[in-house]
Formats: sequence, C-alpha cells, structure tokens
Amino acid sequence: MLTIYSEDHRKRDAKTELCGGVLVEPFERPSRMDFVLARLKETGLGKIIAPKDYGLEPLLQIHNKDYVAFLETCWEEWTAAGMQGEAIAASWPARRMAQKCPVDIDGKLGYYALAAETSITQGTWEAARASANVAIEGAHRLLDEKAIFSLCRPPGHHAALDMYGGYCFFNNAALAAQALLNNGLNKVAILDVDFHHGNGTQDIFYNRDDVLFVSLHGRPEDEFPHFLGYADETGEGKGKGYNLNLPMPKGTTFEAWRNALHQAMDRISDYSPRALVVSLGTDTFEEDPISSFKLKSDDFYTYGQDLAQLNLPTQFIMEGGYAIDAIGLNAVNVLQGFEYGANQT
Ligand code: SP5
Ligand code: ZN
Repeated sequence: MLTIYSEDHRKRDAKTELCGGVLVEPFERPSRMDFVLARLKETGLGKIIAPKDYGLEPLLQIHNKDYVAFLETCWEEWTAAGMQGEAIAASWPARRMAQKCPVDIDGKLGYYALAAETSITQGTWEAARASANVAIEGAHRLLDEKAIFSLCRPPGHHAALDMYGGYCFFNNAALAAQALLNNGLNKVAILDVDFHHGNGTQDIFYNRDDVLFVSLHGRPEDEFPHFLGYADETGEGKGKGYNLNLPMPKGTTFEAWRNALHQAMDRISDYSPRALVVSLGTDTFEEDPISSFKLKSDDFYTYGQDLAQLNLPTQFIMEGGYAIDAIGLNAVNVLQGFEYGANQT
C-alpha cells in the first residue's frame, strides 16, 4: 500500500495543552509519526511519498475563507498583541450571545475554537496545510491504487467549516472525500473509527447526499467533543438519512465494537459508494491515555480484514491515537489486515 506523508508536520510542535486545569505536553505530538514510520518500514508495507502542494483552493471548498485567513495569521496577531504563551481560546459566543467575529485576537480565537485544549503556535498553519496536502494527494492517487494510506498530522475530523479544536485545523477526510468527488467518483462514504466523534466531518456533509458519514465513537454524554455524535443525528434536508452515529459506552470491548462496525459496513454497502475514506484513529486502543475503549493490538488487524470485505477503493486517513509507542503497530495492523483481506476476496 502506498503511503503519503510530509515531514512538514513537525512544524506543529505545540508545548502546551490545557488538560485537567493544568498545561501539559500535548498528547498530539510530532513523535507520533515516528512510531508509524518505523512500523511502516519494519513491515515493508510499501513506498512512502511526499505530496504536492495543492494551494488554498481545495481548502476553500470545505472551509470558510475567513476561517482559513484566521489560521494563516493567528500566530502573528497573537504575538503582535504581546501575549506570553501559546494562543488559547478563553471566551466563547455561548448561548444567546452574538455570533459575530470580533477583531481582537482573543475574540477571534473564541469565535473559531470549539475547544480550549488545542493551542495555536508558530508553524501550525504550515503543518496543517501539509496535512491537507497529504489527504488530497492520497485522494488523487486512489484513481490508480486500490488503497492508500494518507499519514496525516495534525489530524482533521474535529475541524468544521469554520472551527478548529480537538487537535484539528483542516478536515483532511472531508478534503479527501471532496477531491474524490471532483475526480468523478460520484458517491463517497466516510467511515470514522477514531475513538472520538468526527463532529467536523458530520457537520460539513450534514445536508448532503453525495457523502455518507458513519461514525463509531464514545458517547457524547461521556466523551469529547461532547456536543455532537448522538444516535438521533441522521442528516438534514437532502442529507436526511446520510449520517449514521453509533455511540458506545466507556469500556466497550472489541466484540461490541465489531458488531457496530458490521452495522456501519451494512449501511455503507447499502449506499453503494464509489470509494471509501476511513478516518483512522487508533485511540480505541485499551492503553490510550485519553480514551476508554478496550481494543487490543490484534483487534486492529482483524477489523482491517473486515473492512476489505466492502471491496471498495479505500483511502485511510490518520486521525488520533495517543498511546504513542503502540500507534505504529495498531495503525499498520489495520492496513496489513486490510491487504490480507483484500487478497482473500
Ligand atoms: C483527533 C483526536 O483524537 N482528537 C481528540 C481530542 C481530545 N481532546 C480533549 C480530550 C479530553 C480528555 N480528557 C481525558 C482525561 C484523561 N484521563
Ligand atoms: Zn480521537
């Protein structure tokens, strides 16, 4: 399987994450990629190539112009305002308040942030752009390949039209799905197996029927992002019936998770898409430090094999996973399971 990867992810190297009332070293850190790269090399999964730069145009098919401009200048504005630490949102347009974007950088951060754990720093823009390019390159390559691994960092599935947070800035899976559609694959399914609900991806495609979104995740009652991901969110307007959420409780085992996966796969087959995008987070792993499902490393291989049964051109997009010494093993297990499964069918 061909992997797309950019070294530019290293430019995102935040020093702080707000967690439990203190600033900690971010869970989403550059070394995550080193563990995945090491495992890719160890297993000989396939070639690793860098993406081209696709510029801003594809980003503007998914995100607002003002949001993209904000990301580009945020760090400059923050430092120009004389702030000491990294750029973190601290006030929000909450219920019954004006939904207007302020001019002040503190105001802008609150307007565009969906969570405060993610700080913006020097290099965040460049790394997020590179990650988007990794996703878009992968989508173009899927025209000639049966499967692609877009090794994206920073992740993307929490990022919406005009919101960042949950370690995400551009929605890489949405960018990939849109590129596939642009290339004439007229129906695309996105399956999100990251532990967290892909609120951004859901929101972006909520009123569309050309992209089916299906997500397996920790219940919003218990887990981040808390304010989306309920089972009764099924889509709106033309998109009615094209959104499927399968939330699960803390402590969910592989057996229960796999039943939900098979339900998700039935819905995807029924939709008969021309391609599949998998938002691949390995934070469902039992040892993940911020999550609460119980998957073991072998289970990732098993479900990779299951996914091959859909028999679709498949683009895997790296999302979360914070038990970092196991992220390579777990992610590549999915890919190896998929390749094995694909050779059986
Ligand atoms: C892409 C992705 O996986 N983003 C996840 C963002 C989660 N951010 C907030 C997590 C808050 C977790 N609190 C955990 C307490 C640890 N014991
Ligand atoms: Zn996650």
